[in-house]
Amino acid sequence: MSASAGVTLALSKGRIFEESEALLAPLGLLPQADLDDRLLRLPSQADGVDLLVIRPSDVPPYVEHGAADFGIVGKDVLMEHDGTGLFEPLDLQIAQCRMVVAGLPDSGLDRLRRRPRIATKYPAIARAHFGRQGRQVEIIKLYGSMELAPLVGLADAIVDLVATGSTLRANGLIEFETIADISSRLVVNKAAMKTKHAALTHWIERFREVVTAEEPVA
Ligand code: PRT
Ligand code: MG
Repeated sequence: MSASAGVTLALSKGRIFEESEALLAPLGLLPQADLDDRLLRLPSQADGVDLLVIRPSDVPPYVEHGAADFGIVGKDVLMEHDGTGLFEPLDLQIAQCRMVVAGLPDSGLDRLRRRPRIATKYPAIARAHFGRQGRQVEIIKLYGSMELAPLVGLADAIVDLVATGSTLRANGLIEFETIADISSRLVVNKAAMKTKHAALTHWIERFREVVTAEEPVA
């Protein structure tokens, strides 16, 4: 494939897409037409860049297997996926939040039963975190609304994302510990980095310029 080959960028739909728009707009990488739920593959405003708008958790497999050359996805999804098949050249500093352990105030981690039940959408991250602490846990995989689990006795604690903290507060939960700071990252297919080197390095550097320009002055 030539250096000027077209490239495909996989975007995480939902919250990350909304925050990506501020980076995509100055690069001319917004979709040509308004996002339509039925259109999953669409040209961007830039020549030679097509967009895929897919579920966040689908971005790593699409990019790893070369269906997209690069993508935008949360660090939480990358950590859960084991992103070893991907380059991660740039922190886009959008969709910022934290991965935390949380639960009811009277059930601090030290007071939990010997093998506490942890509800989470992120079993690999939770297992690795408690493994590092030498703590035995039982993981209950959920697909959403983790905050409900401690309230109904399904779990002793949760591993979930927190941004403002208002969802935890609304449910009477508190944070026990932070596992990681999370933001969205640019990820790149390793083979495409060679076969489409010129185009991909061009776009990575353009993204880097926009992120740097958007950085708040300390
Ligand atoms: O559809 P699918 O299940 O594949 O994805 P999704 O529904 O999880 O996608 P979406 O659009 O919610 O985006 C999720 C991505 O956004 C995550 O992978 C993170 O990288 C990023 N992100 C940033 C967040 C948050 N901030 C966040 N606050 N994802 C989820 N939340 C949740 C949080 O867990 C809480 O339940 O939002 C709720 C509100 O948070 P507070 O603390 O502000 O109340
Ligand atoms: Mg969703």
